[in-house]
Amino acid sequence: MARRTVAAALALVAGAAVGVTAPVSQVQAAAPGDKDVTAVMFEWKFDSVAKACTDTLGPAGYGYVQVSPPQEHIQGSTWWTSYQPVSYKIAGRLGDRAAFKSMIDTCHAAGVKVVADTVINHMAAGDGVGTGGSSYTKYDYPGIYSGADMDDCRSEIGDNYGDRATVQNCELVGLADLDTGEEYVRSRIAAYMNDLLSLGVDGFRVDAAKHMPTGDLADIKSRLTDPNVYWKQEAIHGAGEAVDPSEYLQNGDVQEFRYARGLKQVFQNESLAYLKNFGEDWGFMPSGQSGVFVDNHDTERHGDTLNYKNGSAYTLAGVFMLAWPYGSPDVHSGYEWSDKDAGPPNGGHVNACYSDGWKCQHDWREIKSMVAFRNVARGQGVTDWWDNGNDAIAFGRGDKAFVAINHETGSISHTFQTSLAAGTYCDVQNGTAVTVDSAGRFTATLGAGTALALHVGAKDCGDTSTPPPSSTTGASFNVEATTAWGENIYVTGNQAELGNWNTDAALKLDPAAYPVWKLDVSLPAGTAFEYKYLRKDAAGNVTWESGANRVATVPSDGTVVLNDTWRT
Ligand code: LAG
Ligand code: CA
Repeated sequence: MARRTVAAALALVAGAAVGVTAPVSQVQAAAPGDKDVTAVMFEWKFDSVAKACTDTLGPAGYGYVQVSPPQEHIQGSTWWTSYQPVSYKIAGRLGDRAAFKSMIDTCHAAGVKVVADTVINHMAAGDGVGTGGSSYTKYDYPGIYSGADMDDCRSEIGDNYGDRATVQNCELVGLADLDTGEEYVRSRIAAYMNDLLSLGVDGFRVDAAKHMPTGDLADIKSRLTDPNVYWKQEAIHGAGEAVDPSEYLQNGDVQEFRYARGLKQVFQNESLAYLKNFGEDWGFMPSGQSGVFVDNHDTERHGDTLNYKNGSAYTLAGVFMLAWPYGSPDVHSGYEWSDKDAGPPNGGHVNACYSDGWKCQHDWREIKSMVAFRNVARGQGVTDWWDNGNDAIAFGRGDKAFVAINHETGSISHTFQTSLAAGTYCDVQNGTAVTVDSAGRFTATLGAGTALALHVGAKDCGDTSTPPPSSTTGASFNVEATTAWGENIYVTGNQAELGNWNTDAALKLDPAAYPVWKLDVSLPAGTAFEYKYLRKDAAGNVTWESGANRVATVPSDGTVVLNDTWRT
């Protein structure tokens, strides 16, 4: 009897081991490589992403950068025009094919792989001319798709998530639904993705995956030049729905929305002590195939997760996500909004982090420092869990790293037990030294809403502190201009940084000191440039100021200050 029990147990173990042997398409799931953190640069122009790769993402240890959809889309000032494809030309708001390719090359040189958000479930609604000059009407996109390539259901999905056929074959918010069951549609989508791969793209975020049958996605993926490419599917979990996100695990990674919702619940309504078994024990999908995040561009707007307006809870949730060994994390990097539809500042051009509304979450010290923590702790399980039964927690990652998080309303003092070797470490959250004794302990006080993080890659704060900013050069534009309601003042000129005389790429000035409109732009030292101001009304009509082009030269150090008056 005892022998039979042992044999049965062994058989179970053997069965489990066999179960681990994943199909080829799963082997490389979970952000392949040693660095599994992705910075999601929501609606950043490709040239701005390239700069971020070099300046921040590569040095910080991000493995991936994700860009917003690159394909041609409908025109308009809202961000969500990006999600209405008109053609698969790389000709959207964020940059052309050359800028996209150049961004990929620059990011690769910085050690950062590139994920493209791909919108393949549907095409645009309405009619008009796209950002790349292609005409379209709903169901007809000349040269690519016509009505025969669409699903037969031409009504809205609406709230009908209980019916699989409706979810997958009808229209998501009224967008023309592609029939991904068809040979031609599959081959056309694969051709688009192969084009992106040919430019060097390393992975895909598959938009609206739940609205396409998993078998259709498997078929499309099998047609790629790299059928094992990193593949992260957006499938939003909804209780009781007909389509379950886990159906998509056969193709690659799946975003685990319950993780982000769970963080919001814990931080706002429960206590951090509950996080002790956060992950599969909560019913989430397997860690090795789950994409996780604190927020994304949809959830930050719709309230189902935390967002930047939640202050320290948001920051600490990001610290926890990066320290905790479950899933592959996305760090959302967006911009401030009050109007949920508002498009990106400056059409997506980022003059500098923390200016013009760019939030740059990827660059926050508390977040950025945890990317290196995560890379160093890779492969180590959770050790030395501690909590105060409420909103203060701490845990280690073997002998590699240790983090403490205080979401209490007051400070906490505690002697923490770690598995770290004795010595001095840098608390990378605060840039101060912490000494671990020979028993692996240290005592610290954490202020309300703060964290403390140690890892073996940062023993000396001198090694990890951000270098002093290199002296910046550029131009400070100031123009006195009175405007009518709905009008804004812009500048453009003969430099890429100024939009190369393209009124769509012109930079909007800030009216905080109205009637003086201001903007600081970085330009290389010594640049002699031409520029001119223009105004746009609420409908986007452009009026140039009169007269000849203005000229100025950037000094070898510092900025040229331009105090101008609008020429009527
Ligand atoms: C997604 N994932 O499945 C994206 O993450 C999400 O941002 C996209 O919606 C959606 N699927 C379609 O790709 C976004 C906006 C929608 C917007 C849509 C298309 O959240 O509000 O719809 O992009 O641009 C807009 C209007 C709708 C209208 C629709 C069609 O808001 O009222 O029905 O366009 O004209
Ligand atoms: Ca569909």
